[in-house]
Amino acid sequence: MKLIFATQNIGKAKEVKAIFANTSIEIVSLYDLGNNIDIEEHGSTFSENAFIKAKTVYDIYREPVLADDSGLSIDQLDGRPGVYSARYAAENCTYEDNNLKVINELKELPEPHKAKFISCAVFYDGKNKIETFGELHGRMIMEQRGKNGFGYDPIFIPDGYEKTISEFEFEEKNRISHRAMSFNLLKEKLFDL
Ligand code: ITT
Repeated sequence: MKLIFATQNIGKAKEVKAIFANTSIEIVSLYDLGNNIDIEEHGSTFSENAFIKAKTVYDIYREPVLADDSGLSIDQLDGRPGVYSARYAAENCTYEDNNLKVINELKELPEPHKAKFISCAVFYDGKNKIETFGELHGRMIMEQRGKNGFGYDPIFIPDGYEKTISEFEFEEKNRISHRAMSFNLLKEKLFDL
């Protein structure tokens, strides 16, 4: 079975393709399809936004779709950046702009700066909708470390580790991440359909 992954984020696509590798499911991203549609995420929750992405892309292709809406929730910032994680510093900002904004907001506050990544994964085929969640708990640090991953990975240390996710190998992140959790759960449910 082919599933279209409704994302423009190459990092997410690589992670989810690895989760479905060696299964009968082939993941095709919007990038693979040459589609650079900009979907307006006007929902107020990860769940709403994930379904907006899935439904928008389903309506174009009429084929089964996967979507992910994810982000970072920082305790001392009352859950921000949350659903605004991709565009926290400004519309069309870089990952580094967002990281520097978070560092700036947290640097005067006492440690530890507890936070969690959240992923909502959705499958939609026009009839069935399946939704799963994953979380990764940890803390923010006040400098960017490492080269791997994307987004807030250089300033996030998962609980039980002393290195940022950007210092993890790809396979290591894909064993413990919020997205690994949500999509592994989704994968199990898909095979029950
Ligand atoms: P699509 O909507 O096209 O899937 P996006 O990057 O805009 O791509 P989201 O709207 O779900 O995705 O925003 C997620 C943002 O949250 C992402 O841009 C990062 O800033 C952050 N984020 C999510 N997962 C992350 C991860 O595994 N590591 C680091 N940052 C992450």
